[in-house]
Amino acid sequence: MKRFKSANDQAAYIFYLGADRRANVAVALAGILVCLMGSTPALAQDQSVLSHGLSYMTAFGPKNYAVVTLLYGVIVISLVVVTIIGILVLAGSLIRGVRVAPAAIATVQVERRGSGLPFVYTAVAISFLVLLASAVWNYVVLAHIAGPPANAAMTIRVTGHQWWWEIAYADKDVSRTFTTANEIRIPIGKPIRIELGTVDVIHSFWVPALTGKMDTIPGQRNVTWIQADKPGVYRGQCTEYCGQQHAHMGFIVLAQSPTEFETWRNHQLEPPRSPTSEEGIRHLATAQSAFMRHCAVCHTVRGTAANGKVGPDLSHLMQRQTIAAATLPNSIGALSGWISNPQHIKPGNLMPTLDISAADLNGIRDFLQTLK
Ligand code: HEC
Ligand SMILES: [Cu+2]
Repeated sequence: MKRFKSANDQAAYIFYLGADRRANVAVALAGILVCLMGSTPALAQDQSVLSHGLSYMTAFGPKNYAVVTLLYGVIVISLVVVTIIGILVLAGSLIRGVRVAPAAIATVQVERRGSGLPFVYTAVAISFLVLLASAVWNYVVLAHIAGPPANAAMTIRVTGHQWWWEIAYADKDVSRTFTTANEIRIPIGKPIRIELGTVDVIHSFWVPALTGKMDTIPGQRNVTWIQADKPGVYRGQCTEYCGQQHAHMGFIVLAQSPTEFETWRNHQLEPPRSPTSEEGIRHLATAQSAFMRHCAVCHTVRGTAANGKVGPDLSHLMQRQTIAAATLPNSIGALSGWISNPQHIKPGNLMPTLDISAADLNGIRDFLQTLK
């Protein structure tokens, strides 16, 4: 017959006997199941296609290869740890002690074989080593990707605005610099230095498939870098809450072959094309004057008198795939909708809904269509 020194000892013994056995088994199984489920989206991730989304589980450039390996490594370590714990709990629940009739419990003698401390020491040592190894791995990866490489192919200055991105291509030759918005074109296979600034609040630059987050901070220039090894469109996003339209402060990174990129870059340096037909010229003159009256205070179109700096540079607007910071596709319908009622599309954004006649709106839209 067992005798207990205290009610606690008795309770512990009943637990040891497995009074809660079924509950323990259920919890352990559920734990393992949840971990497996949690890791399935990662395993199901399509590794081959262009990344259009915001997934950071697949890397498309050297900056992210080590990071994604680390990510999966840590997931596997966590899974292994949780599985081992699950198995131990299961085993502990299933392996029974001496069976005692419930009525006799109060009189059973409790025997302790050792203090159990060696288990604690071993477990602490193992946890410590696993955590230390994970931490060291983390720091090694961080150090590896931290600084922009010295051999960066070019510098792009990215400036956060509420709620869009200004993209300026720097060059030693000032005549080869130009500005665009919400779309960063880069040649594949080359490291690109990205200098980050802001004109208003803190934003954060993030292209999950190519690079981790870096903030844009007022009065400070932060530097990061990106490189894409596969051509494609990579979605980027402001990831520091910056006001009402924060969620609509996206952008894309369009990675192209170096020759395609050079063609685009040279084209950006040219003024927009003018119409050739006489009627076209007349129509455009009216349209352009409407643009000058309504829009030029805020927008720049190089080669014209429009040099406003409040909104995105529209010089080669039609070359862009999206408008309003990756909120809408750059289609004629979306563009018409945007210029006639930007406040409906992005409430609170800094382009007001203007009171413009239908004729002027049509003209302005036609003028925008020439900005190829
Ligand atoms: C008071 C300043 C202001 C005026 C006036 C203004 N805009 Fe804007 N515009 C902006 C701002 C700010 C944005 C960025 C909005 C955003 O995405 O949050 C913008 C965005 C745009 C965009 C999207 C550009 C892109 O690449 O995403 C187009 C196109 C545009 N404006 C055209 C016009 C036209 C056409 C007019 C005249 C009818 C006009 N704007 C008048 C400030 C202005
Ligand atoms: Cu932002």
